[in-house]
This record gives sequence, structure tokens and C-alpha cells, in this order.
Amino acid sequence: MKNTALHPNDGKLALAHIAVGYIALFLGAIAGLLQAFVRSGTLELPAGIGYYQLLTAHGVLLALVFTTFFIIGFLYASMSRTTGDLTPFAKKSAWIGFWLMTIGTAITTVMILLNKATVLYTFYAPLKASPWFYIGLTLVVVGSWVSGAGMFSQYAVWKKKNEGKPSPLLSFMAVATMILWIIATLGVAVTVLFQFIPWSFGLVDKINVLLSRTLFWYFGHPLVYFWLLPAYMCWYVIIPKIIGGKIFSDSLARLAFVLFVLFSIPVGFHHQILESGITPFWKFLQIVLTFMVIVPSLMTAFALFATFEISGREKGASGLFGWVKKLPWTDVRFFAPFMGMLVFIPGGAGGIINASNQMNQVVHNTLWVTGHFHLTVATTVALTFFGISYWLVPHLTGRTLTPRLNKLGIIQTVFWCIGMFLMSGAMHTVGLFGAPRRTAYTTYGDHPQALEWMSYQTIMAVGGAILFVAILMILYIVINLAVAAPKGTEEFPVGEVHEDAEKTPLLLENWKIWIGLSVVLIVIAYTVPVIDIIENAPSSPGFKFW
Ligand code: HAS
Ligand code: HEM
Ligand code: CU
Repeated sequence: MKNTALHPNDGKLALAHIAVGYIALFLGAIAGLLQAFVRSGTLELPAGIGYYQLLTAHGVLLALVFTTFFIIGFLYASMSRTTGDLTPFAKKSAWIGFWLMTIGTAITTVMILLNKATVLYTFYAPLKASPWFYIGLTLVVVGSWVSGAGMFSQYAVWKKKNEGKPSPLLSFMAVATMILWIIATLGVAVTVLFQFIPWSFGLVDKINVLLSRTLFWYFGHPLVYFWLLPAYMCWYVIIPKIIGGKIFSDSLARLAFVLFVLFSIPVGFHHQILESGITPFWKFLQIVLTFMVIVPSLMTAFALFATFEISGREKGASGLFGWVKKLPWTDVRFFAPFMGMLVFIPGGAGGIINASNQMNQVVHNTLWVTGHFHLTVATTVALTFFGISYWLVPHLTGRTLTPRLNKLGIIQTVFWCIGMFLMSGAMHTVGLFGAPRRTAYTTYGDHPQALEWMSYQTIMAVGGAILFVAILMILYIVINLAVAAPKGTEEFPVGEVHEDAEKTPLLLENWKIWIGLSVVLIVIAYTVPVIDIIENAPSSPGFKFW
């Protein structure tokens, strides 16, 4: 394993991805701030900007663009760090992928800004956007596939040179994440290419709404694990090194990733529990599988506690919780991802509530759900990505994380947590009182219940404002780390496996078996209901409500 800095070209590649990601974060956060103020009744949008236009920009730029670009940059940096300089093929694929994704993002964003695609990030039919919105999204997906091909070839070349050895853990995880992504995006590619594009060009009049939503959620759920797995890469492999400990178990980490490849896809119906036209049996089956996909997260929680405790005890901690004191609380590279882990405890618990049939009737389409994913993706994942940026950006630019920037990072993390506690806490609570998500300011004719929601929506705005300050802080830090911090070297931390851990069975690297099993589960969970939907679900013409 090489410990030096990345090859300069590989560094540029990762940096380009991260830069686009942060630009999207900035633009998306402006929309978020405005939304929070509109919903509290303190702001009316100027210049004919619509609330849903803003919400579409927010969802697309943050959930789709910020995440995907940051992730691909990070995965390439991880591959290069653990398997050596990228091969010419991998490098070329990565750059072609980058440009396809960037052009696609630009087209999609322009369409949203022109108010020709106010369909939200889930682009549910029968809302109908300009065909260019869907074409832009297609370019993003195709670009990510080209990038994926580069990663797979890099991995295959390493495997060939090192026959019989398990691949470096970080590159195994990068490949697993990309396999998950490719299987998942097939669903969205099918609906966009065969349903949305012909329909939005007017080649066909009607669209099978339920089929398009089902294909969307076939993709939309694994999408959330595509966000989560890179955060898990940091937790399993990078955090142990930062805290001066060891990885608890290489096999357990790999097994968790394999379980995500198996169980994260055939579960999309848990977003459609209240959708008519799907037989309860198939919803039930997919919800059982949803509970299976909770297992690898519980395994992860276990492994992290074990890593923290073992490393603390090796440093002399005693008592039940003495190890907590041995953690490096003042190192933002640890502190930011750690706060992400902590937030994932209520975030994940909320997910389990969502997935429970009866409780889903209460929370579906309320602000509770919005609260859930601002904890999971917008805090657990986002704070971990910030935590990665503190060392990855200076590592790539040949600079250092100074004590001042480290301290600012700690303050940034605290601001994020306070802002999110207020915003997401208010969302969860008012959601239980029935306040709907995806709704601009309204008092429903001064209905007493709607008036009760208002004070919570004001708390959401206060939280949103604090979050926006935190956004400005992270941008200041990242830009500093990219262009202004003192020259030097910053380590790309990669943990070693604890000597007491079991040897890794090679079976875990047998992708044929895992991809095969994943396909079997998908076929079982989706074939019958999809045939039923194709045969029986009605089609609809398009609508433009904005
Ligand atoms: Fe979710 C809706 C169910 C996880 C994101 N989810 C959403 C949407 C998004 C989203 C974006 O079943 C909305 C989509 C839309 O626009 O409509 N979700 C789940 C379940 C999980 C889950 C069962 N979601 C996530 C993650 C996301 C995410 C992760 C993004 C990254 N979700 C749902 C359902 C809906 C839904 C329904 C539909 C709702 C509806 O009706 O519309 C599980 O994967 C969660 C498992 C996680 C855990 C937590 C493990 C804890 C760990 C931390 C350990 C901490 C340590 C530190 C070690 C069980 C690993 C502690 C140290 C100390 C010292 C204390
Ligand atoms: C929705 C605020 C950061 C992802 C919303 C809504 C508000 C909001 C008020 C919902 C409104 C509604 O349903 O009417 C903010 C603020 C942020 C922030 C103030 C920080 C400055 C993030 C981040 C992510 C994110 C970092 C993801 C990485 C989403 C998504 C939606 C959403 C996916 C749902 C869009 C939809 O329903 O179509 N946000 N947010 N947000 N936010 Fe955020
Ligand atoms: Cu889901």
C-alpha cells in the first residue's frame, strides 16, 4: 500500500468532482434557506420564483448532485490511494464520466431555473417537465456508469496482479458501492428512456404513472445507501486510523457491504405503502426485506462501538465508558463524522418507524419524513463528507489543515448540529401533528390546526438560518484548504485491521455470487407486481401545474 500523496492527475480528478459537489451544496442551500423562510410565513418569493421551483432545485442539487459528485471523487481517491495510480483507462473513464455528469447537471439546472422542470427531485408523473430535464438526468446517470467502468477496471487490474489476495478494504467498498449504484440506476434509466423522454417529447400521449413511480423507487431507495456507504467507508476504515486504533474486523465490514448489495434494492415499495394498485402481499414482502437491510447498519454500530472501546482500553481506559474520554474530541476529522454517527441513531430509528406499515399511515407525506432525511442524508452523510473534506482536500492540494481551520470546523459541526436539532426536531414534531411536506406557506383559511403548525415552522426557519451560517463556514474552510492554507502534506488516513480479527474469507469477494443473489431477490420482489402494473395500471396525460 502506498502512503505517499496521490498521483497529481488523480488528485485533480478527485478535486474536480469535489468542487462541483460543493458548488451544488452552496446553490442548493440557498434554496433550502428560502424554503424555510417561506414556510414560516416571513418571506414571499420575489421575481415570480415559485416555491416548488425552489424545492426542485434544492432536492436535485443537494440529494442528487452534491452527493453523487462528492462520492465519485472520494471513491476514485480511495481507489487510487489503496490500489496505486489509476490506469490510463480508469483515468480516461473518470474524466469522460465527469464531463458527462457536469454537462447533464448544467442542462438539468438550467431547465429548473427556467421554470420548465418544476417536478421535484422525484419527478413523479403525471407532472411533466421539459424533455431536456430528463435528458440532463440521463447524462448524469450515464456519466456515472462510465466512471464506474473505470473503477471496475482499476480493481480488476489490481486483482490480476495480486491473485488470491483479498483486495484492499477501501477499494472493495468502493467497488461494492458502485455495483449497488449500477444495479439501482438501471431502474431509473428504464423509466426515463422508455417512459419520460418519449412522453415529454410528445411521441406518446400517456404515461403509466404507477409503473414510473415503481421504477423510480426501485432506484430511489438504494440511492440512499449509495449516499450512506461512502460515509460507512470513512467510519470503518478512516476513523480507526484517526483515533489511533485498529479496524475491528475486515470480514464484518465486507459482509455489511455485501448485505447492502443484496438487500437494499428489492425494498422500494416501502416508499409506496400508501400507493394504491400494489397488492398488500408484495408490499409486505418488500417491508420484510426492508427490515433485513437494517441488519448491516446494526452491524456497523456494533463494529464502531467495538473499535472505540478496544482502542480506548488499549490506551488505558477503564470502567464501562472510560474509553469515551480517550477519543480525540478536538480533532475535527473525528468530531464531524462522529456527530454524524450519533445523529444516525435517531435518524435510523425514524426510518424503522417509517417502514412500519401502521405508523407509515401517520407519517407519510408529512414533515416527519422531511425531518427523517435531514437527519440521515443531510446530517449523518453530510457531516461525514465534511469530515472527509478536512483531510482529503488538503491531501489533494498539498496543503495542511491548520489548527485554526480545525477549530473552525469544530464550530461548524456544532452549528450544524444545533441548526439541525431545531429544524429537523420541529419537522418531526409538527409532522406528527399532520403538517404536510412539500407545501408552501398556507393557513388553510386560518384553520385552527394549521395555525398550530406555525410556531414549529418558525423554529424550522431559525434552524435553517443557523444551518445556512454553517454552510458558509464549510465553504470558507474548503476553499481555504483548496487554495490558501499553508503548503504541506496532509495524510490520507487508512486504518489497519486489528491483529485479533479473523482472516477474511475470499468468498466475500466473489461478486458473481453476490450479484447473482441480488438479481434473484429483485426478480422475486418485483416480477409479479410489475407485470400486474403493466397490465392493469391506467395511463395518464401530462400535467403542468406551475
Ligand atoms: Fe429513509 C424515506 C426507511 C435509512 C433517506 N429516507 C426517506 C427519504 C429519504 C431517506 C431521502 O420505510 C424520503 C424520500 C422522499 O423524498 O420521499 N430509511 C428507512 C429505513 C432506514 C432508512 C428502514 N433513509 C435512510 C438513510 C437515508 C435515508 C441512511 C439517507 C442517507 N425512509 C424509510 C421509509 C421511508 C423513508 C419507509 C418512506 C417514508 C414515506 O412514507 O414517505 C434504515 O436503513 C435505517 C437503519 C439505521 C440504523 C441506525 C444504526 C446506527 C449507527 C450509528 C452508530 C453510532 C455510534 C456512535 C457507534 C438502525 C450505524 C455512538 C457513540 C456513543 C458514544 C453513543
Ligand atoms: C427539503 C431546508 C439542507 C435534502 C427541504 C425542506 C426544507 C429544507 C425547509 C422542505 C420543504 C417542504 O417539504 O416543503 C433545508 C435547509 C438546509 C437543507 C435550510 C441547509 C441549509 C439539505 C441537505 C440535503 C437536503 C444538505 C441533502 C444532502 C433535501 C431533500 C428535500 C429537502 C431531498 C426534499 C425535497 C422534496 O420534497 O422534493 N429542505 N435543507 N437538504 N431537503 Fe433540505
Ligand atoms: Cu427507502
